[in-house]
Amino acid sequence: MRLVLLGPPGSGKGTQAARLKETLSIPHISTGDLLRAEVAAGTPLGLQAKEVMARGDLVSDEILLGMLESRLGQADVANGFILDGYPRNLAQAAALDSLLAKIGQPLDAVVQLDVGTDLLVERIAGRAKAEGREDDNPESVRKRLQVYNDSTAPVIGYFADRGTLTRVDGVGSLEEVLGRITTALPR
Ligand code: B4P
Repeated sequence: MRLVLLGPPGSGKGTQAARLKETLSIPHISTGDLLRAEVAAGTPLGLQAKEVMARGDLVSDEILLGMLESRLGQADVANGFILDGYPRNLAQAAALDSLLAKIGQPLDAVVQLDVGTDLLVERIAGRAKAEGREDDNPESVRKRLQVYNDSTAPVIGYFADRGTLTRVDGVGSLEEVLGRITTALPR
């Protein structure tokens, strides 16, 4: 199963991907986590990404593609993967298609998690209290939602046109949403 999880910040992509990884026995690839690991390690890439992420903007397409190409070149993706946080704009969607065609691993499904803005803001505020992530402050969250609407939302149409998109209601308990995603996946 080669799966992309799409959705606005706070829609549950990372949360559900971590669970699906267990039920599907395939790796969870989060571009946000890959970037945060670079920041934590203080690499040149991490130093470049840190400021951009803290203000809620997108890190450059070039950096993301290099990181993703290297991650998808690892042996553990042979039986599939759950991609969370990528693509985030139309250029990334086209780059992903080309990369997957090159390695002979076309996508099986793209799941869009639908959640209204008020609930997104509420969930991220909850995480801000629990985890203190640098980009979970109100100003960055506003920016991330704007970036999502301007740059990421058009990606939904891109995958809908290709017939790979399924929309799932992301409102409910973690188990309810997980059940909906699992039911929506191709057999
Ligand atoms: P991400 O790490 O992808 O952050 P995110 O959009 O907030 O989603 P995340 O997956 O972490 O949160 P979730 O909804 O699961 O990106 C961070 C930054 O990295 C970006 O702003 C950007 O700068 C950079 N970046 C990443 N990918 C990039 C790319 N491709 N191109 C350029 N830049 C990129 O969870 C949020 C909260 O909701 C959690 O606390 C969770 O517990 C809660 N929650 C989830 N589901 C719930 C439910 N059903 N009920 C109650 N709470 C729930």
